[in-house]
Amino acid sequence: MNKYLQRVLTQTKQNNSNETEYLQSVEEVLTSIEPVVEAHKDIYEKTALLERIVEPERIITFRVPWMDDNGQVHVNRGYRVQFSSLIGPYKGGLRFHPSVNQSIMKFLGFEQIFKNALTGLPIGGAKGGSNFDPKGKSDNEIMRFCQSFMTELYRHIGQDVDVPAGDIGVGGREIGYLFGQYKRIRDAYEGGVLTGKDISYGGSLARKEATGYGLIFFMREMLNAHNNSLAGKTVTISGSGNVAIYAAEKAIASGAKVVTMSDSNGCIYDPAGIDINLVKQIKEVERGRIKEYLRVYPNAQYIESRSNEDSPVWTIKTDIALPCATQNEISLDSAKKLVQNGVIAVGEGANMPCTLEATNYLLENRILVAPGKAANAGGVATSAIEMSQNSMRFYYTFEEVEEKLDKIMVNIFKACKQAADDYNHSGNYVMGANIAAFKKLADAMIAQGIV
Ligand code: NDP
Ligand code: 2IT
Repeated sequence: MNKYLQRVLTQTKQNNSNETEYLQSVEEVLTSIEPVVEAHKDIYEKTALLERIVEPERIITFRVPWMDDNGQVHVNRGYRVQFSSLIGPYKGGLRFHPSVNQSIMKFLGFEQIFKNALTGLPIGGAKGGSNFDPKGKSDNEIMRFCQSFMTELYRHIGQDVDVPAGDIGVGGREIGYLFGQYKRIRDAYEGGVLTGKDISYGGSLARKEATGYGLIFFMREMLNAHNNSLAGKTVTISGSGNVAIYAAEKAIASGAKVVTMSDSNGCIYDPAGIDINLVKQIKEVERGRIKEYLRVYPNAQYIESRSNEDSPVWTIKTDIALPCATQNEISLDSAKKLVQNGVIAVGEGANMPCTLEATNYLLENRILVAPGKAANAGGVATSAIEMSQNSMRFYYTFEEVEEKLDKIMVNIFKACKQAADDYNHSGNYVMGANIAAFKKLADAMIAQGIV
């Protein structure tokens, strides 16, 4: 490996030795951009370009006290990692999940810089959230938590400074409570400070659908480039949240058959094809568990997940696998099962759902891999379209936003393909995405001097 790259990787490992997810995302990017670094090693090394790109501009952590419905007070930890403002205001989601820690926030923020660069839109990279567990909480508890979280976060964000949005555990309801509190504290309507807002107070049509739809648009382009298509394909999906639901909806509309969806307790397998409207009812309206699918389709199978074991989703035979739940949900073992069962493509709806070993195994076996940075960028791209509508004080129709999203995903695929072809790794879109994004960021870093 290039000596400079090797040194930065070793130093990053030493300086962040307990941050496994963060190191995983850095290792994936750094190892795949080697030919670009090799070609520019003198200027990059002299300006410490790689050292700067792996160091967040700012990490904010704060106390979030809140009272439950019984009057008991709890304390959680809030985070905002403002990773890079190189090409636009810090931009990225908020995750509320008990597993949240600094390593997870940093890996998500690091991925976001590259993802946002690929969209071609002016957005920097950030991530935030809390180790708060929204499961089993009442609406009032969620509201009090969001208000307390924003009472600290507000001083660090703004429509030209940092624009949070949703992620795991943060959807339209949470964005509404966060926005209300922000507006109250600032005493001004600053529509573009958060994205994923409801349509009633400044949200964009098609933002809710955008990540899942975008994933399928990217998959369509990738399959098309290899003389294949979604029509008639069997698709397995993990997760049953925002990304999974709209990926399933668009996959079905594209003529594929979706046979699995899951949550952290287990997976449903319906060989006849999943009824996505029922999943929406269970998840979006009732906020229930995926198992409840069986109350309407008793012949579907429910396979429980055991904690610390791979998801049962990846044991089921499929043409296309779409991990849409969380990081590292496809291990090397699961990747081997997918390959054994004849998978042709894996599309990452989630951020970093494949371990490094799993990704490498899939690529070695000539499976098409649509990397999350590129394939799930439709969500944040549509967030940027929401911001631009807020600035214009004018709204597009659903069809207009969907068309813009589709074009963005086509362009992202083209950029990934071009970079992979240029560096003699045709078909390796993981490398293509990392190189295309990195080149843009490196040019901007050099142009802006040492900051
Ligand atoms: P949601 O909270 O809407 O849904 C998450 C889904 O994944 C739920 O079904 C959840 O099950 C499951 N899940 C979460 N954590 C785990 C876990 N540790 N083990 C097993 N299942 C799990 O989140 P989103 O759909 O928004 O996010 C899903 C993924 O997509 C994340 O990786 C996120 O970072 C990524 N992403 C999201 C974007 C967006 O616009 N929302 C944009 C780009 C990427 P349960 O209910 O049991 O927890
Ligand atoms: O991971 C992601 O890209 C998101 N959760 C969406 C971020 C955003 O700002 O819309």
